[in-house]
Amino acid sequence: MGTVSPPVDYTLYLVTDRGLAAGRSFEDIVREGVEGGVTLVQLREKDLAVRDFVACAVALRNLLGEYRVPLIVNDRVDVALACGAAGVHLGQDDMDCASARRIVGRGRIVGVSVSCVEEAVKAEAQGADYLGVSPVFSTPTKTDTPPAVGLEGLRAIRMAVRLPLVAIGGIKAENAADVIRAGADGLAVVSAIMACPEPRVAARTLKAAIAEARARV
Ligand code: TZP
Ligand code: MG
Repeated sequence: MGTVSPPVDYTLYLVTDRGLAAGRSFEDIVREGVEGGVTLVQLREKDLAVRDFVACAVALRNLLGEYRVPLIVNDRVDVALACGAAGVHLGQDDMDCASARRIVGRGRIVGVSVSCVEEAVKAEAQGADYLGVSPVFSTPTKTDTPPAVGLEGLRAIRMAVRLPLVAIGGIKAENAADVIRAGADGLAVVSAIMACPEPRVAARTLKAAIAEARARV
């Protein structure tokens, strides 16, 4: 009998950026985030040569394995497979979702960044497992983005597709509830955890805001 993967919990999705670690250990930040309630981690390190990206992914997969938290690799299907990650996250300029699915099969997660209804519908048709709605708010962490979709844009995508939606871009504890109420299944953050001096507290606070918003929906 094959193994049945547990359903993926998209609630609080940490996207890494070593550049925000400010002299601290990047692994420690991720560990503290997970201990504070992060449910999924994406390794997103654009400046690493592929050899170092693989090494970093293997180290992170081992760390996250202790907590049974899945690792998603940004951009690179080959790196995701090489390090035994749970999945890959693709932008609109990366490998298309259908091709990635042919490579990774059904046993791994394929996530796709979308900024409009048309991209969302297409990614769903191509077999994505979840969509990253990006960016919901403009953010200094990533400026080469399409215009922010805002809560209205997120609502429109929510109405158009059934896939889990993870909102990203400018998300903090203060706006977390609004984003959940607009239809996000989970929130993805970079700076709210990576740049916070207390990543465990940051994760706990975000998790509490999400739980409260869900209870009121
Ligand atoms: N994709 C769209 S916005 C973004 C990414 C990777 C960065 C989000 O960073 P932050 O610090 O959570 O606003
Ligand atoms: Mg990409």
